[in-house]
Amino acid sequence: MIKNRKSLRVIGVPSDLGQGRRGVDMGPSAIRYAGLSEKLEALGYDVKDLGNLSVAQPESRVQGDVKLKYLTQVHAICDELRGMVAQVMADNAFPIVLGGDHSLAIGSVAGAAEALGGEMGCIWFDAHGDMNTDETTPSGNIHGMPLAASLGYGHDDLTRIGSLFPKLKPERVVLVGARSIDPLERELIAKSGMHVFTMADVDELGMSTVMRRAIEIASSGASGVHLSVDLDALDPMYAPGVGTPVHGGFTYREGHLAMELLASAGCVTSVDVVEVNPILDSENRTGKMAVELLSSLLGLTVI
Ligand code: 5AB
Ligand code: MN
Ligand code: MN
Ligand code: MN
Repeated sequence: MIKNRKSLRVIGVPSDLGQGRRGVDMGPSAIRYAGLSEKLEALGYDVKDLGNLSVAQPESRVQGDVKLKYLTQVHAICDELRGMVAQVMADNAFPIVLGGDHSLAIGSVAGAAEALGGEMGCIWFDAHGDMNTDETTPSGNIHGMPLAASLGYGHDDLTRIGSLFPKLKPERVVLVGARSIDPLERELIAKSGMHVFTMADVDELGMSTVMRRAIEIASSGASGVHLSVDLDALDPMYAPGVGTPVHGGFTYREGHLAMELLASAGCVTSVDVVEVNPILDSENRTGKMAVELLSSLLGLTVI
C-alpha cells in the first residue's frame, strides 16, 4: 500500500541539461507512450497527468558556469519541480516524476521532504553514486550530484533549494545497485555515513534481503520514503536506453522484486523514474520497463 494514496499525479521533466548526451529529454514522452496512465488506471488509481515542466533546449542556452553545466537552468527546473511535488503531496496525492536526467531529483526530494515534514527516508536505485560535488565532479554534469546535494554537499545553488537544509539525513539514505563510483565520490560516500548496497551485495545476499534491510533503514521512524529510480540500475540487457549504461546490473526479476517488496512495505510516498533515453533505446524497451516497474510498485495497493 502506498500510504493509502489512490490519486496519482504524473509530472514530466523533459530535461537533459544535467548530463552530456542528448535524448534523455524525450524520456517522459517515451514512458507515457509505453502506456503509463492506462496501466495505472487499470490498477484502480485516479491518474492525472499534469504535463511537462517547460525546459529550454541546450542548443539555445549558454552553459554559464564552466564547472557545473547549466547550473542556472537546472536550479530553476528543480525549484519549480520542488513546488509542484510539494503541492501534489499537500493535496494528498502521490507524485510520479518522469525524467529527464537525474538532476531533477534535487527538486523532487526537496518538495517531498518539505511536504512531509519530519525526517524523510530515501532509497536510490542506481549504478552510480550520484555523490559528486562541484569539487569532485569529473564531468561537470549535475546528474552525477543529486544525492550529494540532497544530503547538503556541494554548490549552494543545488543544496539550498527551498527551505530545508539538508533535505536528507544519511542514516535514512540507501543506495542500491552501485557498481560505478568515482574515486573522490567514494570518499564522500564513506564520510557521509549513508548506506550502500552494491551489486556485489545483491549477488551475495540476494535482492530480497537487500531490500528488506534497505526498507528498514529508510523507513523506520521516517515521515515517508522517496524512491528515486535511475533506469541504469538495471542491467543494460533490460534497460538499454540510458545515457551511462554499466554492465552487471539488476536482472528483470530483481528489479521487479525490489518494487514488489516496496509495495508490500507500503512506505513509499513519492517516486522519480529517470534517465530513460529513447535515442539510445531499442523499440522503447526502457520506457516499457519504467512503466512495468511503476506498475509493480503500485500494483499491490488497490485490492
Ligand atoms: B546518473 C559520473 N559519476 O559524475 C559523473 O546517471 C557519472 O544520474 C554520473 O547516475 C552518472 O559524471 C549520473 C561519471
Ligand atoms: Mn546512474
Ligand atoms: Mn543517477
Ligand atoms: Mn545516466
